[in-house]
Amino acid sequence: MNQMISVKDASSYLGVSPSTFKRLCERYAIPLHRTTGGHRRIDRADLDQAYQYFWNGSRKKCVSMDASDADGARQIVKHLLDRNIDTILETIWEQLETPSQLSQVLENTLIPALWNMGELWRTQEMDVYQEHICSNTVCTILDLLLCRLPKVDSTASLAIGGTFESNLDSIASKIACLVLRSIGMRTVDLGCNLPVTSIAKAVSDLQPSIVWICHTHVENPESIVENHRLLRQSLASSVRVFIGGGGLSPALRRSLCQCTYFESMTMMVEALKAEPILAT
Ligand code: B12
Repeated sequence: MNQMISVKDASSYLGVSPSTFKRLCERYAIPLHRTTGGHRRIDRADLDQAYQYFWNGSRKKCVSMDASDADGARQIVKHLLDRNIDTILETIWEQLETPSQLSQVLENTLIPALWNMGELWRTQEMDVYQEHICSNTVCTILDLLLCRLPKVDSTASLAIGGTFESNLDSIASKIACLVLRSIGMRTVDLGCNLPVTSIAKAVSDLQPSIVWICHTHVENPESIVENHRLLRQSLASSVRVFIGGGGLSPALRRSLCQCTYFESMTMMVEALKAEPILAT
């Protein structure tokens, strides 16, 4: 039998008030059922779907940003559009006391700007070509930051990663690469749109201890499950698979085995700092 969830629990799961929840269900045609006593209930599968609709990527993050952060994000988007690379680069660099704080600084600067871009694109306030200019500028900034980081020890643990086939987002993987490098790991970004067989070949050639996979865009959840199964099958049990990305619904996350999901890059960094994997 399907698991039915009350409006109170469902809205707190999504992080909105019950009245907003009902409004959003109406807007997105998410079915609410009534118990014999007249109380509204949502099917667990529909709740996962609702999570995807409402909060995937930018929406939740934009809504939950406070006004000054939202202003900051808009300002950065403007700089991205104008290709003011140096201004953004220096803004980020100035906030860094040590390289290992990079994930937090990105989460206060470039990442909210990406959410803001996503929202502007969704509401058609930003044209596709403008989104492409911004994305390319983001990629340039991430590449320049990588060059600025101190060299890592040649004996440090290696992490490699990218995105599966049909995910064309190169940004998330560049961020993962940069952030892991900032805490002293050797890193290789394999880029986006990779056949799983190619990731397996890279693992066999390069022998990393960590493989990261980013799921910003999810077109077909079944293929994600299958690709993760194939990837895991090809890896030694000692190799760890780290995943994240706004495209992963809770249901999809639950169906991916033997990998560790992180809500943010900083959470991955904190987890790694707390254990000795950083040494070979
Ligand atoms: C840039 C961008 C693109 C660019 C990418 C360019 C490039 N050079 O890479 C391009 C043009 C390819 C693109 C295309 C599309 N896009 Co787009 N895109 C974006 C945008 C603005 C930024 C994406 C991004 O890189 N975000 C940054 C990542 C890093 O954010 P994130 O996934 O939330 O990840 C965070 C955490 O989850 C975590 N994390 C992520 N991965 C990992 C991995 C590990 C290991 C760890 C520890 C943590 C972690 O860290 C991140 C930072 O906090 C987003 C808006 C947004 N919300 O971000 C839309 C967005 C993702 N796109 C969207 C859409 C709809 C599309 C298209 C389908 C549009 C279309 N109709 O063609 C296509 C799909 C293409 C494809 N098949 O991949 C939607 C997705 C909605 C949904 N429900 O899935 C979004 C959310 C915009 C929106 N508001 O609607 N896109």
